[in-house]
Amino acid sequence: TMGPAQQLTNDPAFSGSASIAATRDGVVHVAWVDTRTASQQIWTKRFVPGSGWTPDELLVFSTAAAAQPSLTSDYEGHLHLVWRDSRDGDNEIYYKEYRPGTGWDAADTRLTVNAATQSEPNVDADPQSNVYVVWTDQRNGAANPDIFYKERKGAAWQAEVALVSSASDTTNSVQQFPAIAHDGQATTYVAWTDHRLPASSGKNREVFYKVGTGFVTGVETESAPPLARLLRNYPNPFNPATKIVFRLERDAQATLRVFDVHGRLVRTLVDSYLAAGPRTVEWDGRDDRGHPLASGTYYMRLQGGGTYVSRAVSLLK
Ligand SMILES: [Ca+2]
Ligand SMILES: [Ca+2]
Ligand SMILES: [Ca+2]
Repeated sequence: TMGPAQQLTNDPAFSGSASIAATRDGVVHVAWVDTRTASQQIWTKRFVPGSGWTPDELLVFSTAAAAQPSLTSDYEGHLHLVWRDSRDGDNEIYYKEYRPGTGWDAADTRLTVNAATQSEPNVDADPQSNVYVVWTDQRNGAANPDIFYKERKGAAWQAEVALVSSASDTTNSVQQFPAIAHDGQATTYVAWTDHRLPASSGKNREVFYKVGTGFVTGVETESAPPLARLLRNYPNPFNPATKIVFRLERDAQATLRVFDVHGRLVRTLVDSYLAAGPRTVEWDGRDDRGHPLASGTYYMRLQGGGTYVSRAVSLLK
């Protein structure tokens, strides 16, 4: 069920074209277009559990106009925003990132450099904070827009790729409004509006779809060294409890779980966004339901940022 409608903005100018994304910690981000400072700019606010909505904040200041925001979140709690921006004289696609604890990038990243119009961007990201962007591109003619794609592999933006252009759209018709999704297994999915079929056939605008493989996944970002360099416990063997010590090299969404020798998850000790640094967690030798576990070997596994470390631990009764 859905709750009642809540008003998020309240100024006399246009406020709209919102995009929304949420992270695993319950934080909700909204980005929208607002003309309260005259030209179209992108504003943002976020809902933080326990403290409510933050004030409206100017997120993108373009010297011309910024519009068509598309926002997504990833497993690490990062936000990825793309939009259409005319600050460079014609429309281009721009990008910026939000990192928990750091906030939004101070600088905007220009993704396209082309004299024609690039517009209608849509963004997706995978658990390693790789980023996938599609947009409508008029470089082959204003009456013949196509769908283009670009990815950020780790920290590096790759060359753009034409997903639909004259090679596959031999009628040189209109493709627009692309949307992209990614399954975390190097496969991307793109859907868009396509005018290639003749109206005379009773079909004009139809939805087309494309599956791409070989796109990035599993690439660690430059800011992502191995998450944990240390995982040990004492005493070991133990009864009835043991202290597990580890150290995170950076802020990250992390899980610390205990598995039995058959690989069954028996206890989740940590599943949250943690600050970098050392940490000690006590395990009382019980499962998630509070039942004492039998003597034997168990495996603790610390996971986050696309990496993990494991160590065996012995419960002796
Ligand atoms: Ca308004
Ligand atoms: Ca352009
Ligand atoms: Ca086209």
